[in-house]
Amino acid sequence: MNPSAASTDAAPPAAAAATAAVVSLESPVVAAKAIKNAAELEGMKEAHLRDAVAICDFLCWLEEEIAAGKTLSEVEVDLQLTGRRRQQPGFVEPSFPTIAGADSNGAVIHYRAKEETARTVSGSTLLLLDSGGQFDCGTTDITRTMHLGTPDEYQRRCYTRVLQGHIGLDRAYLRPTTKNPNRPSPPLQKVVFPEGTPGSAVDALARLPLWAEGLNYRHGTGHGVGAALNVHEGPQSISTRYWITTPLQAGMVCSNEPGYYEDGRFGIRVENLVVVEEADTEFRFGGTSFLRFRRLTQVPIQTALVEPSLMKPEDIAWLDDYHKEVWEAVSPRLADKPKVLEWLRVNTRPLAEQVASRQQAAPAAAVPA
Ligand SMILES: [Mn+2]
Repeated sequence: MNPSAASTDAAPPAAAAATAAVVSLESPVVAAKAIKNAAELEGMKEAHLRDAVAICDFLCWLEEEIAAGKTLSEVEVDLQLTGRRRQQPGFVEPSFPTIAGADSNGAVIHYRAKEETARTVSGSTLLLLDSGGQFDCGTTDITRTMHLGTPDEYQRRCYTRVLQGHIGLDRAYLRPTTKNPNRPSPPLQKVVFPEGTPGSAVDALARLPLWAEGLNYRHGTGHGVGAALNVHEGPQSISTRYWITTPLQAGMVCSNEPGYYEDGRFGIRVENLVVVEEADTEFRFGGTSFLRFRRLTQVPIQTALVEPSLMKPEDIAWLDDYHKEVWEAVSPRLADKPKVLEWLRVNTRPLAEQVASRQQAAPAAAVPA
Protein backbone atom coordinates (compact mmCIF):
# COMPACT_ATOMS: atom_id res chain seq x y z
CA MET A 1 0.00 0.00 0.00
CA ASN A 2 1.13 3.54 -0.83
CA PRO A 3 1.02 5.44 2.51
CA SER A 4 0.60 8.91 0.91
CA ALA A 5 -2.44 7.74 -1.05
CA ALA A 6 -3.98 6.45 2.16
CA SER A 7 -3.59 9.73 3.98
CA THR A 8 -5.13 11.83 1.22
CA ASP A 9 -7.94 9.41 0.36
CA ALA A 10 -11.23 11.34 0.27
CA ALA A 11 -13.40 8.42 1.37
CA PRO A 12 -14.13 8.36 5.12
CA PRO A 13 -12.78 5.28 6.96
CA ALA A 14 -16.25 4.01 7.87
CA ALA A 15 -17.36 3.87 4.24
CA ALA A 16 -14.20 2.01 3.23
CA ALA A 17 -14.77 -0.58 5.95
CA ALA A 18 -18.32 -1.20 4.78
CA THR A 19 -17.24 -2.15 1.24
CA ALA A 20 -13.98 -3.98 2.04
CA ALA A 21 -14.03 -7.78 2.10
CA VAL A 22 -11.64 -9.79 4.23
CA VAL A 23 -9.39 -11.77 1.93
CA SER A 24 -7.25 -14.59 3.26
CA LEU A 25 -4.20 -15.24 1.09
CA GLU A 26 -0.98 -17.16 1.53
CA SER A 27 2.02 -14.97 2.25
CA PRO A 28 4.11 -14.35 -0.90
CA VAL A 29 7.13 -15.36 1.21
CA VAL A 30 5.97 -19.00 1.12
CA ALA A 31 6.29 -19.26 -2.67
CA ALA A 32 9.52 -17.26 -2.65
CA LYS A 33 11.01 -19.90 -0.33
CA ALA A 34 9.48 -22.95 -2.01
CA ILE A 35 10.35 -22.06 -5.61
CA LYS A 36 14.12 -22.03 -5.77
CA ASN A 37 15.95 -19.62 -8.04
CA ALA A 38 18.94 -20.67 -10.16
CA ALA A 39 21.49 -19.76 -7.47
CA GLU A 40 19.60 -21.72 -4.81
CA LEU A 41 19.36 -24.76 -7.09
CA GLU A 42 23.09 -24.62 -7.82
CA GLY A 43 23.71 -24.49 -4.07
CA MET A 44 21.41 -27.43 -3.43
CA LYS A 45 23.21 -29.47 -6.09
CA GLU A 46 26.59 -28.65 -4.56
CA ALA A 47 25.37 -29.48 -1.03
CA HIS A 48 24.25 -32.91 -2.25
CA LEU A 49 27.65 -33.64 -3.79
CA ARG A 50 29.46 -32.71 -0.56
CA ASP A 51 26.95 -34.81 1.34
CA ALA A 52 27.51 -37.75 -1.04
CA VAL A 53 31.26 -37.70 -0.31
CA ALA A 54 30.59 -37.82 3.44
CA ILE A 55 28.02 -40.62 3.18
CA CYS A 56 30.10 -42.79 0.82
CA ASP A 57 33.08 -42.33 3.15
CA PHE A 58 30.86 -43.37 6.08
CA LEU A 59 29.29 -46.40 4.33
CA CYS A 60 32.73 -47.62 3.22
CA TRP A 61 33.93 -47.35 6.84
CA LEU A 62 30.78 -49.06 8.19
CA GLU A 63 31.11 -52.06 5.86
CA GLU A 64 34.77 -52.40 6.80
CA GLU A 65 33.99 -52.36 10.54
CA ILE A 66 31.25 -54.98 10.12
CA ALA A 67 33.47 -57.14 7.91
CA ALA A 68 36.08 -57.04 10.69
CA GLY A 69 33.46 -58.52 13.03
CA LYS A 70 32.87 -55.37 15.07
CA THR A 71 29.61 -54.53 16.84
CA LEU A 72 28.65 -50.85 16.91
CA SER A 73 25.85 -48.93 18.57
CA GLU A 74 23.31 -46.76 16.76
CA VAL A 75 24.72 -43.76 18.62
CA GLU A 76 28.20 -44.48 17.25
CA VAL A 77 26.76 -44.76 13.73
CA ASP A 78 25.32 -41.25 14.14
CA LEU A 79 28.60 -39.84 15.51
CA GLN A 80 30.68 -41.37 12.72
CA LEU A 81 28.35 -40.15 9.99
CA THR A 82 28.02 -36.64 11.41
CA GLY A 83 31.81 -36.51 11.89
CA ARG A 84 32.28 -37.14 8.18
CA ARG A 85 29.74 -34.47 7.24
CA ARG A 86 31.62 -32.08 9.50
CA GLN A 87 34.77 -32.59 7.40
CA GLN A 88 32.97 -31.20 4.34
CA PRO A 89 33.39 -27.53 3.44
CA GLY A 90 30.54 -25.26 4.50
CA PHE A 91 28.96 -27.80 6.85
CA VAL A 92 26.89 -26.03 9.51
CA GLU A 93 24.97 -28.71 11.42
CA PRO A 94 22.81 -31.82 10.89
CA SER A 95 19.53 -30.76 9.29
CA PHE A 96 17.64 -32.90 11.86
CA PRO A 97 18.60 -35.48 14.49
CA THR A 98 19.91 -38.58 12.67
CA ILE A 99 17.58 -41.58 12.60
CA ALA A 100 19.85 -44.65 12.83
CA GLY A 101 17.37 -47.46 13.48
CA ALA A 102 18.68 -51.02 13.68
CA ASP A 103 16.18 -53.84 13.11
CA SER A 104 13.01 -53.16 15.19
CA ASN A 105 14.08 -49.56 15.91
CA GLY A 106 13.90 -48.97 12.14
CA ALA A 107 10.12 -49.43 12.40
CA VAL A 108 9.84 -46.33 14.64
CA ILE A 109 9.36 -43.66 11.97
CA HIS A 110 10.74 -40.69 13.95
CA TYR A 111 13.21 -42.73 16.01
CA ARG A 112 16.24 -41.13 17.61
CA ALA A 113 18.99 -43.32 19.05
CA LYS A 114 19.75 -42.73 22.72
CA GLU A 115 22.35 -44.61 24.74
CA GLU A 116 19.68 -46.32 26.87
CA THR A 117 17.52 -47.56 23.99
CA ALA A 118 20.13 -48.00 21.25
CA ARG A 119 20.35 -51.39 19.59
CA THR A 120 23.56 -52.85 18.29
CA VAL A 121 24.63 -52.73 14.66
CA SER A 122 26.39 -55.91 13.54
CA GLY A 123 26.69 -58.41 10.70
CA SER A 124 23.03 -59.42 11.04
CA THR A 125 21.49 -55.93 11.18
CA LEU A 126 18.96 -54.34 8.85
CA LEU A 127 19.78 -50.66 9.32
CA LEU A 128 17.61 -47.68 8.38
CA LEU A 129 19.67 -44.50 8.21
CA ASP A 130 17.85 -41.19 7.68
CA SER A 131 20.01 -38.09 8.02
CA GLY A 132 20.82 -34.75 6.50
CA GLY A 133 23.14 -31.79 6.60
CA GLN A 134 22.84 -28.03 6.54
CA PHE A 135 25.58 -26.58 4.37
CA ASP A 136 26.28 -22.93 3.63
CA CYS A 137 24.87 -23.56 0.13
CA GLY A 138 21.99 -25.94 0.73
CA THR A 139 20.13 -28.58 2.72
CA THR A 140 20.16 -32.38 2.37
CA ASP A 141 17.87 -35.17 3.58
CA ILE A 142 18.58 -38.78 2.61
CA THR A 143 17.55 -42.25 3.75
CA ARG A 144 19.33 -45.44 2.86
CA THR A 145 18.41 -48.86 4.21
CA MET A 146 21.05 -51.56 4.23
CA HIS A 147 21.44 -55.11 5.43
CA LEU A 148 24.89 -55.62 6.88
CA GLY A 149 24.73 -59.38 6.43
CA THR A 150 22.37 -61.56 4.42
CA PRO A 151 18.75 -60.36 4.23
CA ASP A 152 15.99 -62.97 4.18
CA GLU A 153 13.62 -63.43 1.27
CA TYR A 154 10.79 -61.46 2.89
CA GLN A 155 13.05 -58.47 3.66
CA ARG A 156 14.29 -58.47 0.06
CA ARG A 157 10.72 -58.60 -1.21
CA CYS A 158 9.57 -55.67 0.97
CA TYR A 159 12.68 -53.63 0.13
CA THR A 160 12.26 -54.25 -3.59
CA ARG A 161 8.65 -53.04 -3.47
CA VAL A 162 9.72 -49.86 -1.64
CA LEU A 163 12.46 -49.27 -4.19
CA GLN A 164 10.02 -49.84 -7.05
CA GLY A 165 7.73 -47.24 -5.47
CA HIS A 166 10.64 -44.81 -5.25
CA ILE A 167 11.45 -45.50 -8.90
CA GLY A 168 7.77 -45.21 -9.85
CA LEU A 169 7.65 -41.62 -8.67
CA ASP A 170 11.16 -40.68 -9.80
CA ARG A 171 10.73 -42.23 -13.24
CA ALA A 172 9.61 -38.80 -14.22
CA TYR A 173 13.15 -38.50 -15.52
CA LEU A 174 15.42 -41.00 -17.21
CA ARG A 175 18.50 -39.68 -18.89
CA PRO A 176 18.61 -40.39 -22.61
CA THR A 177 20.74 -43.41 -23.48
CA THR A 178 20.12 -43.58 -27.22
CA LYS A 179 23.57 -42.21 -28.08
CA ASN A 180 25.18 -45.40 -26.83
CA PRO A 181 24.27 -48.31 -29.16
CA ASN A 182 25.22 -50.78 -26.40
CA ARG A 183 22.64 -49.28 -24.07
CA PRO A 184 19.46 -49.09 -26.10
CA SER A 185 16.70 -46.97 -24.70
CA PRO A 186 14.38 -48.99 -22.46
CA PRO A 187 10.63 -48.68 -23.04
CA LEU A 188 9.11 -45.23 -22.55
CA GLN A 189 9.95 -44.32 -18.96
CA LYS A 190 8.65 -40.83 -18.55
CA VAL A 191 6.16 -39.97 -15.90
CA VAL A 192 5.42 -36.30 -16.42
CA PHE A 193 2.44 -34.36 -15.14
CA PRO A 194 0.73 -31.14 -16.21
CA GLU A 195 1.27 -27.86 -14.41
CA GLY A 196 -1.35 -27.39 -11.71
CA THR A 197 -1.04 -30.98 -10.46
CA PRO A 198 -0.94 -31.23 -6.65
CA GLY A 199 1.40 -33.73 -4.98
CA SER A 200 -1.50 -35.87 -3.81
CA ALA A 201 -2.23 -36.73 -7.45
CA VAL A 202 1.18 -38.39 -7.92
CA ASP A 203 1.51 -39.92 -4.43
CA ALA A 204 0.07 -43.26 -5.56
CA LEU A 205 2.95 -43.72 -8.03
CA ALA A 206 5.18 -44.42 -5.02
CA ARG A 207 2.68 -46.79 -3.38
CA LEU A 208 1.43 -48.97 -6.26
CA PRO A 209 4.14 -51.67 -5.96
CA LEU A 210 3.44 -51.94 -2.21
CA TRP A 211 -0.34 -51.85 -2.66
CA ALA A 212 -0.06 -54.74 -5.13
CA GLU A 213 1.28 -56.85 -2.24
CA GLY A 214 -1.29 -55.55 0.27
CA LEU A 215 1.39 -53.40 1.95
CA ASN A 216 1.51 -49.66 2.67
CA TYR A 217 3.19 -47.01 4.85
CA ARG A 218 1.69 -44.51 7.26
CA HIS A 219 3.52 -41.34 6.26
CA GLY A 220 3.69 -38.93 3.37
CA THR A 221 5.80 -39.74 0.32
CA GLY A 222 7.37 -36.31 0.00
CA HIS A 223 7.76 -32.99 1.79
CA GLY A 224 9.19 -29.68 0.62
CA VAL A 225 12.81 -28.89 1.53
CA GLY A 226 14.29 -25.41 1.97
CA ALA A 227 17.53 -24.19 0.38
CA ALA A 228 19.79 -23.82 3.44
CA LEU A 229 16.53 -23.43 5.36
CA ASN A 230 14.01 -25.80 6.98
CA VAL A 231 14.44 -29.45 6.05
CA HIS A 232 10.63 -29.74 6.17
CA GLU A 233 8.75 -26.91 4.48
CA GLY A 234 5.48 -26.38 2.68
CA PRO A 235 3.35 -25.53 0.99
CA GLN A 236 3.48 -28.54 -1.36
CA SER A 237 3.15 -32.10 -0.17
CA ILE A 238 3.31 -35.45 -1.96
CA SER A 239 0.99 -37.47 0.24
CA THR A 240 -2.51 -38.82 0.70
CA ARG A 241 -3.47 -35.48 2.30
CA TYR A 242 -5.68 -34.69 -0.69
CA TRP A 243 -6.86 -31.40 0.85
CA ILE A 244 -3.41 -29.89 0.20
CA THR A 245 -4.06 -28.62 -3.31
CA THR A 246 -0.87 -26.57 -3.82
CA PRO A 247 0.38 -27.44 -7.31
CA LEU A 248 3.88 -28.78 -7.81
CA GLN A 249 5.82 -26.03 -9.57
CA ALA A 250 9.16 -25.86 -11.35
CA GLY A 251 11.88 -25.02 -8.83
CA MET A 252 10.26 -26.77 -5.87
CA VAL A 253 12.41 -29.31 -4.01
CA CYS A 254 10.64 -32.38 -2.62
CA SER A 255 11.64 -35.62 -0.98
CA ASN A 256 10.73 -38.98 -2.53
CA GLU A 257 10.65 -41.35 0.42
CA PRO A 258 8.36 -44.36 0.36
CA GLY A 259 8.94 -46.94 3.09
CA TYR A 260 7.67 -50.07 4.76
CA TYR A 261 7.63 -50.80 8.50
CA GLU A 262 6.80 -53.80 10.66
CA ASP A 263 6.48 -53.09 14.36
CA GLY A 264 8.99 -55.01 16.41
CA ARG A 265 10.84 -56.26 13.34
CA PHE A 266 12.32 -53.78 10.86
CA GLY A 267 11.90 -50.59 8.88
CA ILE A 268 12.73 -49.78 5.26
CA ARG A 269 12.87 -46.39 3.55
CA VAL A 270 14.57 -45.15 0.38
CA GLU A 271 14.76 -41.35 0.19
CA ASN A 272 16.22 -38.99 -2.37
CA LEU A 273 15.52 -35.29 -2.85
CA VAL A 274 14.29 -34.19 -6.26
CA VAL A 275 13.63 -30.85 -7.90
CA VAL A 276 10.58 -30.16 -10.06
CA GLU A 277 11.46 -28.93 -13.55
CA GLU A 278 9.81 -28.47 -16.92
CA ALA A 279 9.66 -31.60 -19.08
CA ASP A 280 10.33 -31.41 -22.80
CA THR A 281 7.16 -33.10 -24.02
CA GLU A 282 6.55 -33.33 -27.75
CA PHE A 283 3.14 -31.66 -27.44
CA ARG A 284 1.61 -29.10 -25.11
CA PHE A 285 -2.10 -29.75 -24.87
CA GLY A 286 -4.00 -26.49 -24.51
CA GLY A 287 -0.72 -24.61 -24.04
CA THR A 288 0.03 -26.34 -20.71
CA SER A 289 3.56 -27.10 -19.71
CA PHE A 290 4.42 -30.47 -18.25
CA LEU A 291 6.68 -31.14 -15.29
CA ARG A 292 8.98 -33.90 -14.05
CA PHE A 293 11.46 -34.50 -11.25
CA ARG A 294 15.25 -34.30 -11.43
CA ARG A 295 17.31 -36.02 -8.77
CA LEU A 296 19.53 -34.10 -6.36
CA THR A 297 20.72 -36.94 -4.08
CA GLN A 298 23.74 -38.84 -5.42
CA VAL A 299 24.40 -41.86 -3.19
CA PRO A 300 24.36 -45.57 -4.17
CA ILE A 301 21.30 -47.65 -3.29
CA GLN A 302 22.27 -50.95 -1.67
CA THR A 303 21.57 -53.87 -4.03
CA ALA A 304 22.03 -56.68 -1.47
CA LEU A 305 18.42 -55.99 -0.46
CA VAL A 306 17.14 -56.02 -4.05
CA GLU A 307 15.42 -59.18 -5.28
CA PRO A 308 16.38 -59.15 -8.98
CA SER A 309 13.59 -61.56 -10.00
CA LEU A 310 10.98 -59.01 -8.83
CA MET A 311 12.53 -56.11 -10.75
CA LYS A 312 11.05 -55.24 -14.13
CA PRO A 313 13.51 -54.41 -16.95
CA GLU A 314 12.64 -50.71 -16.67
CA ASP A 315 13.31 -50.79 -12.90
CA ILE A 316 16.73 -52.28 -13.54
CA ALA A 317 17.37 -49.70 -16.28
CA TRP A 318 16.50 -46.94 -13.78
CA LEU A 319 18.76 -48.35 -11.05
CA ASP A 320 21.70 -48.83 -13.42
CA ASP A 321 21.21 -45.35 -14.85
CA TYR A 322 21.02 -43.80 -11.38
CA HIS A 323 24.22 -45.54 -10.33
CA LYS A 324 25.98 -44.39 -13.48
CA GLU A 325 24.89 -40.82 -12.71
CA VAL A 326 26.15 -41.17 -9.11
CA TRP A 327 29.52 -42.50 -10.28
CA GLU A 328 29.98 -39.67 -12.76
CA ALA A 329 28.96 -37.01 -10.23
CA VAL A 330 30.78 -38.20 -7.12
CA SER A 331 33.91 -40.06 -8.29
CA PRO A 332 35.83 -36.87 -9.26
CA ARG A 333 35.51 -35.75 -5.62
CA LEU A 334 37.09 -38.92 -4.24
CA ALA A 335 40.49 -38.71 -5.97
CA ASP A 336 42.21 -38.32 -2.59
CA LYS A 337 40.30 -41.23 -1.00
CA PRO A 338 41.21 -44.32 -3.10
CA LYS A 339 39.49 -46.76 -0.74
CA VAL A 340 36.19 -44.85 -0.84
CA LEU A 341 36.53 -44.40 -4.61
CA GLU A 342 36.82 -48.18 -5.00
CA TRP A 343 33.79 -48.65 -2.71
CA LEU A 344 31.86 -46.25 -4.95
CA ARG A 345 32.93 -48.09 -8.11
CA VAL A 346 31.84 -51.47 -6.72
CA ASN A 347 28.51 -50.10 -5.49
CA THR A 348 27.58 -48.27 -8.69
CA ARG A 349 28.12 -51.21 -11.06
CA PRO A 350 25.09 -52.45 -13.00
CA LEU A 351 22.73 -54.61 -10.92
CA ALA A 352 23.51 -57.79 -12.89
CA GLU A 353 27.23 -57.35 -12.21
CA GLN A 354 26.69 -56.73 -8.51
CA VAL A 355 24.46 -59.79 -8.21
CA ALA A 356 26.96 -61.98 -10.10
CA SER A 357 29.86 -60.92 -7.92
CA ARG A 358 27.83 -61.62 -4.77
CA GLN A 359 26.99 -65.10 -6.04
CA GLN A 360 30.67 -65.73 -6.73
CA ALA A 361 31.66 -64.49 -3.28
CA ALA A 362 29.01 -66.48 -1.41
CA PRO A 363 30.49 -70.03 -1.69
CA ALA A 364 33.94 -68.74 -0.75
CA ALA A 365 32.51 -67.00 2.33
CA ALA A 366 30.81 -70.24 3.39
CA VAL A 367 34.12 -72.11 3.60
CA PRO A 368 35.30 -72.10 7.24
CA ALA A 369 38.53 -70.19 7.76
MN1 LIG B 1 12.74 -36.50 4.48
